[in-house]
Amino acid sequence: MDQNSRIFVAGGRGMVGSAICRALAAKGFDNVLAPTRDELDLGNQAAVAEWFAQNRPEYVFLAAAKVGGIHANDTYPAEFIHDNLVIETNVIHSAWQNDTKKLCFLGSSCIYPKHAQQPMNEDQLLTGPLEPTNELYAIAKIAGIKLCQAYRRQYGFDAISLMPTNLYGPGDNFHPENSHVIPGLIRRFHEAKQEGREKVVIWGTGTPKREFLHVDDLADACVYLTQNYSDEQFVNIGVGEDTSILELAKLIAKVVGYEGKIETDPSKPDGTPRKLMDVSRAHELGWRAATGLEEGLKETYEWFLENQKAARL
Ligand code: GFB
Repeated sequence: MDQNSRIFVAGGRGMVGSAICRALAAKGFDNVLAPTRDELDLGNQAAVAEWFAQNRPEYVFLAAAKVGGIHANDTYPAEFIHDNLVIETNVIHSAWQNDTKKLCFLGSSCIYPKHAQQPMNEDQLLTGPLEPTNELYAIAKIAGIKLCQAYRRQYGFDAISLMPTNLYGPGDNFHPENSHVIPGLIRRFHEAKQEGREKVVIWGTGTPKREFLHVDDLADACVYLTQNYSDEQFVNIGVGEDTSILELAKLIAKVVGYEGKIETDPSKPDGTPRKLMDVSRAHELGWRAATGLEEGLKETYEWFLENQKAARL
């Protein structure tokens, strides 16, 4: 990939895609295409085929996906499997057909079995049943990995797959129900502080553990591995450390400056008990996350405050 390469960031207006665009701009890549959804509907096979034939991107970052937190995954399973399968098949197939030199596909840590051995290394894919709350999203993402592997094996198409752990950062979706835990709690604690509420209720038991990666670290991994890695084996991208949801809630309360009580609501789903990535393969390849959780949360809260009206609330 050189500075003038024609690069397509699919999902370039979303949290992950816009972070990839920022990372590419910072490294001097200035021929980046990031059409909006109105300009290119990735769910429309004919439109995607035509767009690729016209623009012929040399490199593709496939960061477009239907995403959401535990509640959204559990409530809209048909959309999570359908939309993701359609986007993946349209983009990967068109990229191969139009001689894209390399494609970087992004999956998710939820591809691993619910009771995977911790930390989860890449060999644990398809070794047990998935977590039911995000099974359909996980199956779509596993299909994306398999598409990349199949096109590489049959056609020699240079498609790599990266599996990020739970992400957060600027550009996230702060919807009260459909978001992931970090933006959901930033918003809830912020509103509780503003309204002087005595307690904040978090979903589930507070005991599940999650690993959180700043989206700019993921973007850095995408650019680095697209330049330095070529293999059908997908790679975990994470920080290699996790925290309980209750500890996370306390940290968010501190960052937001909320001093009231925190209560749990065990009637809400916990999801997977733990999903800690084994990131040794990424480290061996020369990539490592740089942002600490508290530092990343502070930055995300500042972004939320600055973009409250424009953010997808
Ligand atoms: O971030 P989250 O929705 O994703 O939830 P998952 C993580 C944990 O935080 C769960 C708890 O145990 C939730 O019960 N939690 C507590 C909350 N309070 C809240 C809240 O206000 N909002 C949310 N959202 N959670 C997702 C998958 O699973 O992980 C996706 O559904 C994707 O498919 C993503 O893979 C990375 O980690 O449980």
